[in-house]
Amino acid sequence: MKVAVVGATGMVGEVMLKVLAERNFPITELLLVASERSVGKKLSFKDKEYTVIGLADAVDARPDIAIFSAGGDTSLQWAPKFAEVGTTVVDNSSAWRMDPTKKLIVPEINAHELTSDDKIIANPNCSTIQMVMALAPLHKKYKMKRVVVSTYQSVSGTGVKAVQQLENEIAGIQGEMAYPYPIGRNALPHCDVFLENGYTKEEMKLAREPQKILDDRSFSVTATAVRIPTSGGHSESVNVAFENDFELNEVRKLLNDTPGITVQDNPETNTYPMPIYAHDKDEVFVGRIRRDETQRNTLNMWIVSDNLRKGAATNAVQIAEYLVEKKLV
Ligand code: A2P
Ligand code: 11C
Repeated sequence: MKVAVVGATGMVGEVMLKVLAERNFPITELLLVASERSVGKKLSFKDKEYTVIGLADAVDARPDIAIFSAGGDTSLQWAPKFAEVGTTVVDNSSAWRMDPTKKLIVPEINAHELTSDDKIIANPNCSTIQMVMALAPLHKKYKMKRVVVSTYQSVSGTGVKAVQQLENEIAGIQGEMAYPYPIGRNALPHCDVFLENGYTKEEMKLAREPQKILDDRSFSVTATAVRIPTSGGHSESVNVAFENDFELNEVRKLLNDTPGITVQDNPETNTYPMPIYAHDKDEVFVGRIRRDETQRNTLNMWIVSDNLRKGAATNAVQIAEYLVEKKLV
């Protein structure tokens, strides 16, 4: 496969290259693409050095697959140009996710929807992916009615400037601010921009994307997204009301038997998922599984995953793997 990584110099791009190498993705030619600022810069992949190229040159090279993580504007402008020359784009931005003509894919859940006609495929938001991974098998069995989620999101979700802000604050250095307030020793109930309805864009991604991925509008999700001073992964407190009743042990087994999920749940040994240990791992970790005692058929759980891996790079590479395996590219 001739593969282009668009946004190769960025935070997700770096993890993308790591994941492609680790999983031995079948690459015959690799194009590392970034903005004009980075053209000519050298990056390494599997001990070989590559020179960063610009988007126009990458389109001219007609790659089989282009994995994008270069922001929504770049995707809106350039993904169609790649699609026109026959490239299949897997896009990690929010640009195409809710476009009814594009599919929103978490491979474990809905990769089977993909066909060779899908030339721009959307990767969901990181906090959506980890939540929907845990909800999908439970929804199938017990039918969800309503989900209430509060997130505790890592600064790595905002990007390199935010990671730097936190490091500067810890080191006591005055530097550039990615957030309107300090993030160290703080919690900001503010991820992405505010919308007219008073929710943030991140909260509305959590509300809308699961319905599209599960192809079901019969349940609803309400969210509060909070940025906290962690960098290993996102955490989520999820309360889910089902139509049907469940046994807690069956819930644990269902989750543990789902590929990509690891249950870490034992109060006696203080076993529960934490971002510091989820960091650099591909799984979605679920713990604190317990019955909501205030309401019928309702479950509480705590879901943690590395937002740059399963939340972004790994999910995108898994989509690309599926396309290759099913000969859709
Ligand atoms: P560059 O490093 O040249 O700015 P992050 O999310 O970590 O900020 O990374 C964003 C990625 O997207 C980087 O690789 C960045 O390249 C790339 N990028 C940003 N804007 C553009 C653009 N207009 N065209 C191509 N790549 C872009
Ligand atoms: C965050 N979820 O942690 C964001 C980052 O729509 O792909 C990814 C934004 C997106 O702030």
